Amino acid sequence: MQKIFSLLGAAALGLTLSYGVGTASAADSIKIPLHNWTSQLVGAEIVGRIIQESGSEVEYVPADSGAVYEAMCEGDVDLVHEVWQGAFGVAFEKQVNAGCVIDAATHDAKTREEWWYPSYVEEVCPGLPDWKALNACAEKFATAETAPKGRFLGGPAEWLKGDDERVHGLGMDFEVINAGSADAIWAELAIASEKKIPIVHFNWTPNFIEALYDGKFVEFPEYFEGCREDPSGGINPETTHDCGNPKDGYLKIGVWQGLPEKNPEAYAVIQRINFTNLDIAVMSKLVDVDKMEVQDAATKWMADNDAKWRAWLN
Ligand code: TMO
Repeated sequence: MQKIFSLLGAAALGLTLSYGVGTASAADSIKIPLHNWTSQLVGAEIVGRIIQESGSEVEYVPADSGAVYEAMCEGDVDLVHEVWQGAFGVAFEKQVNAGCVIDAATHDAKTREEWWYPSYVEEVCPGLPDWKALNACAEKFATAETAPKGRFLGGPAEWLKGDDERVHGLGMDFEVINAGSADAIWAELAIASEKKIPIVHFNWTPNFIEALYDGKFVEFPEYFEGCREDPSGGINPETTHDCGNPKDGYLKIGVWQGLPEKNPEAYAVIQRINFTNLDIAVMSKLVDVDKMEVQDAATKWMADNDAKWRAWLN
C-alpha cells in the first residue's frame, strides 16, 4: 500500500513521475494518469511498461479521474486505459463526441458499478436485492449523520457516480456520504461485516471484494440510454437518473485525438491492449489482498501473462 500512497502523494503534489530511458523528449512521452483505485494503478504500470517495450517513453501525470477527459482535450493526458462506463461513460462520450478523445479499444472485461451490500443484510431487509425493499428499510442504514435517512456510502466524488441524482431521481430515503478513498469503503465494510451491521456502499466488478465477501448489487430499474441526461424516460418523468448503472458496462481505452499522428507505433500497440475480468480482478487482488506494492504487482502480472502482452506488441 505504501507505494500507492507515495504515487498518489506525488500526484497530489503535482509532481510527474517519469520512467524509461528513451531519447525522446518529455514532450513526446505518452502521458498516463494515476487514479485512486488499485486495478487502475497496477494497470497503468503494466500499460506503461508495454508502451516502453514498444520503444516510446511514458510519463505518469496527476489527473482527477472525473476531469481527465477534459484534460485530454487540453493535450495534458494521452491515454486512459480504464474507462468504466458506469462511472465515466457520460464524461468520456462527451469528449469523444467533441472530437478531443478517441474511443480506441474496448477490453473484453464487462463491468458493473453499483450500490452493494453484504449478504447478512438480507436478514434485516426482506425483499432485497430490489431497490424498493432497500428503500423500505432505509432507516436500518441510518448513522448519526444521516438519521432518520439511511446512509449510502459512496465512492470519492470524483468517480462521478451520480448517486445524489439517483436518490433524488427515485425519491429514496437515503443520504449519500462520499468516502474519501476506496480503502475507506473497504475498512467500513470489514468492520460492519464483523459486527453484522447493515451497510450499503458503492462497489464494482471486477474487483477483489467478490473473492472476500458474499454480497449482492442492489437491483434498480434497468439502465437505458439517456437515463442520466433526459428526464422524460424512466419511471419518474420529471427526473434524470431514475435507473441503475449498466449491468454489462464497457471498459474502454480512450486516447487523446492527436496521439495516432504523433506516435502511430504506440497507438497501434494501445489498440491491441485487452484486459479480461480476471486480469482486472487479479490486479486489484495482488495489492488489496496480497498487499503487494503496485510495481511488484505489475511485475507479477506481466510474468504470469507474458505471451499475452507480448502479442500486443506487434
Ligand atoms: C471507477 N471505479 C472502478 C472505481 O468504479
